[in-house]
Amino acid sequence: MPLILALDDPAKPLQEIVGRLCGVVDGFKVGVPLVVALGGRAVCRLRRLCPGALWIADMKLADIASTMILTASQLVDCVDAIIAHSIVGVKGALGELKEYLDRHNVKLILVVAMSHPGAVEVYNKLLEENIAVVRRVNAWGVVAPATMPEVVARVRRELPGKTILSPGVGVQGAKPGAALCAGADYEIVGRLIVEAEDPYREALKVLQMQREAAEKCAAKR
Ligand code: BMP
Repeated sequence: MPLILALDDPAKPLQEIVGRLCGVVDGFKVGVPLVVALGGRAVCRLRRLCPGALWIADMKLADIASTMILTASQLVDCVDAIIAHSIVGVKGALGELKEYLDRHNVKLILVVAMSHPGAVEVYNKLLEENIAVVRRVNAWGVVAPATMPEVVARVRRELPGKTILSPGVGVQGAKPGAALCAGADYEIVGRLIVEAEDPYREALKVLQMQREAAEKCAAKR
């Protein structure tokens, strides 16, 4: 079940969705709009509905260490991993954040490239540097775009031991399974499932498409 559900919209029936999809998806990624609207405690409450899943706070941290740590401190008791941007660098930023998260047994995930079209203007040009930051801080995982499978493949080659999570499947255009075939460990899907009339059935469809794609690309190898 290499599928992580992105929960961003606080107006959705979150408890119902988590309860229904617990055991169907591997994890849940809660985003900034949800945390701002509902608070860190709400994340803890959601997690209690599915404690076995991988819970990720996608706060997109990009700041000096002390500010990132203050944000992280409000969530470390409720999640397994926190996402930050690699571009802020190690010294005075991600290095100290990593030490803090290690002390709280929370994984660090770094964005190395993004999935939207404008990512090629600046962010994704820094892929090599971002990968170097991941190595230096020894992050547990990275976010790389399902919409650009060639980028995922490069990240897989250059960071063989890291967990790759790939957003951009569904509404942003990538097909389920494309990033897995390029070497990702998980695909992140949000609106395609969350906004579906029946999120449970939609998640099963995505999983089926992932399996079919994985079989096809395994046969080609
Ligand atoms: P959706 O499947 O609805 O497009 O959602 C994708 C999720 O992944 C959102 O939470 C978004 O913030 C996140 N994301 C992304 O889409 N592209 C990136 O490059 C990095 C992300 O974290």
